Amino acid sequence: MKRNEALAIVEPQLRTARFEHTVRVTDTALELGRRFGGNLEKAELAAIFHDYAKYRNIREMKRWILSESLPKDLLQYHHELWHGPVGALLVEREVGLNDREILSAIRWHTTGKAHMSQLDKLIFLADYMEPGRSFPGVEEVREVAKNNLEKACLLASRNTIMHLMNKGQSIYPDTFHCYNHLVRELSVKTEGNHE
Ligand code: DGI
Ligand code: FE
Ligand code: FE
Repeated sequence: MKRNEALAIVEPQLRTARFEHTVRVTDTALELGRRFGGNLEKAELAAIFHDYAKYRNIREMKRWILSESLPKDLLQYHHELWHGPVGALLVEREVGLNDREILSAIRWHTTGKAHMSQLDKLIFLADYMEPGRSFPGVEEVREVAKNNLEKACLLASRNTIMHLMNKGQSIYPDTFHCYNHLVRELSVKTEGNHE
């Protein structure tokens, strides 16, 4: 599927600002993919479709979680977390895109997870640091993302967890698994760090 064809499918699913975010995530994912390696065609499609289900209503998303083989524990957490897994399902069903790697990157783009693939990481980070984002700490993440993909993902994950904790929100287990795994991945690479 070509970029313009994919964008034309996703545009009516989103509001204007969200569509513009999607285009920026796509360009950021391509930039990161060129810098760190990865399949650029897949990165482009995963980014274009990453927020496909963002505006599905909560009741519909709940029904998909209950009726399909999606983790039921999602229902105990904020509905903001549902559009990733439900999006991956609907992109497969409605758009007919069935590439496992692309669907994984869409599914995990909000929480991250342990053992993210290169494509998962590109989309997770691009969504966090696209130029329209202005979270506290995002500048540092953009700086680190000039030369270290894993470290930038770790900082993004840490910032999200700290932000949620400061707001007193619950945190989905995969969000922690993502953080923990990246800490280990990075400490293995840093000689002498046996944390
Ligand atoms: O869909 P976007 O707005 O582009 O970005 P996103 O899919 O990363 O969703 C961001 C929101 O999800 C943001 O407000 C942080 C929140 N989030 C990420 N991980 C968790 C979480 N919210 C809760 N409650 N728990 C999490 O583990
Ligand atoms: Fe999202
Ligand atoms: Fe997004």
